[in-house]
Amino acid sequence: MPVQPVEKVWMNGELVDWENATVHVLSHALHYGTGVFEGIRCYETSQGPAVFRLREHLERLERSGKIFMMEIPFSVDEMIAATHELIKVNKLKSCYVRPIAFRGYGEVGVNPEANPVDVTIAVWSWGAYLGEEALANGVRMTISSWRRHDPNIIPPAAKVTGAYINSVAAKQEAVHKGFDEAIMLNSQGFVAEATGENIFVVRDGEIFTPPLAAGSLGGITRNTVARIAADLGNPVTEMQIQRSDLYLADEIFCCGTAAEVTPVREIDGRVIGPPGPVTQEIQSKYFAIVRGEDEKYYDWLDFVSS
Ligand code: PPE
Repeated sequence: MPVQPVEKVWMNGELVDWENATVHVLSHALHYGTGVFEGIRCYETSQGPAVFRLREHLERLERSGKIFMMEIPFSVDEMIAATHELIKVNKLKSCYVRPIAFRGYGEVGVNPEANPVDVTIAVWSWGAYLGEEALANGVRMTISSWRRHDPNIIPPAAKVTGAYINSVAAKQEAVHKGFDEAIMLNSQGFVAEATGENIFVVRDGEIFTPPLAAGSLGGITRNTVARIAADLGNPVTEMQIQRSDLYLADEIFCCGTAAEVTPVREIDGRVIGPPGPVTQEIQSKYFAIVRGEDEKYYDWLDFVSS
């Protein structure tokens, strides 16, 4: 999805012009994947722009860094303030927010410890990740021939740039085969997640999702969906999911900050069907919450005051 340039990017505590938000070609992260990042959305509400679960995302950023001994030189509160400032200065009503902390320019070689940790935050307007049509009618997915990396290869709890080459391989394979997105199995053959989304399966009205131990990222949207489902009286059960569970599901949906709540209508030629009632109910609640239309969940909204 194309990025629409805005005026300013936050880099290591300063606001710089969009075109000057560049890094050196010898930045460690470019060569070795030593960056941790987040994807966050800010939605337009009747009380102005509100960032959804901003603190939780930035806390996960810190945790991702911790796994790789990368101490982020800005506190969560400083990064919250920077995000607010950036949204205001770029005059955005809604946007995607991409903070990244990465090993920058210094030495070359696998050990990153002599390299600085640079932190940047960029914002831009971003529409539906898998398309508007996908939100309404669902996507077609395939099961990837690429397995998800397991916890002893790259910990799934870390949202680390280097790990995404695994997602890239699966996404490219899916798109070349004519699908919208790929579901990845772990090395035991259980469902882990999609290339940038967590997966939920509905069968006989019950909602299931793989446990984090299956190799999925602890998605913040996954957690939001679990809370919505519980509040609707239909709590999510964590369960190891096999590929046949996907083929036999009544409904499947995926979720993530970028993808929001997107129905899945087909998997490898097996028709799952148009978005079902459970998916639709969760999706519409999700959109109401992020747009500030449900006061019960105001705690999750981080209003950007003008
Ligand atoms: N799994 C993966 C692999 C993943 O990348 C994401 C987010 C999720 C699950 C859902 O996590 P959460 O956003 O906390 O609910 N993927 C982000 C990046 C997508 C991209 O293309 O870049 C996102 O959704 O912003």
